[in-house]
Amino acid sequence: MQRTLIIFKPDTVQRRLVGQILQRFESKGLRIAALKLLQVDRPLGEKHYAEHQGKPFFEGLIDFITGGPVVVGVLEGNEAITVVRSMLGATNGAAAAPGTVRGDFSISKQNNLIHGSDSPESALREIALWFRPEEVVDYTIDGSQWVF
Ligand code: RTP
Ligand code: MG
Repeated sequence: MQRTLIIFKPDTVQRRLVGQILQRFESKGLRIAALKLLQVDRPLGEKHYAEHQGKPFFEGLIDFITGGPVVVGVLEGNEAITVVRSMLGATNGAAAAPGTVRGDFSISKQNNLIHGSDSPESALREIALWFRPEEVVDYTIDGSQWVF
């Protein structure tokens, strides 16, 4: 069982695509361990994308991620990090393969809808940055009574 951080970026919220894309992750078999809607401020955006500080697109990227509300969540499941990254497709929506989230819904390099952690180290760092420990649920109780 592995956890990964996902962000429905402001373009996803503004385009009302949150439910449709979340459904893809749930249908795949990933489960939601945390989820919330919030307005990102610049310090949080800069911390999240710290690895890109100094790059030509950095200021525009922070303008973008702080430009409207986001939905941020933790998904968990077998190999969740690589599963989510492969479902997202290439960074540039114009180049992303059809069938992927970016390939199906984005034609932009920046406005590419969803973030997913790129490694176990990134996932740990990002989950701690966006969520307090008590906001991430432990599925310790067998939930089958809700289904059967
Ligand atoms: P993310 O971190 O958001 O999951 O995306 P990623 O790993 O596929 O791509 P990354 O290289 O980490 O870039 C972070 C985000 O910055 C924006 N970007 N804009 N204008 C540009 O050249 C450019 N390059 C990247 C995208 O929003 C990208 O997702
Ligand atoms: Mg990245």
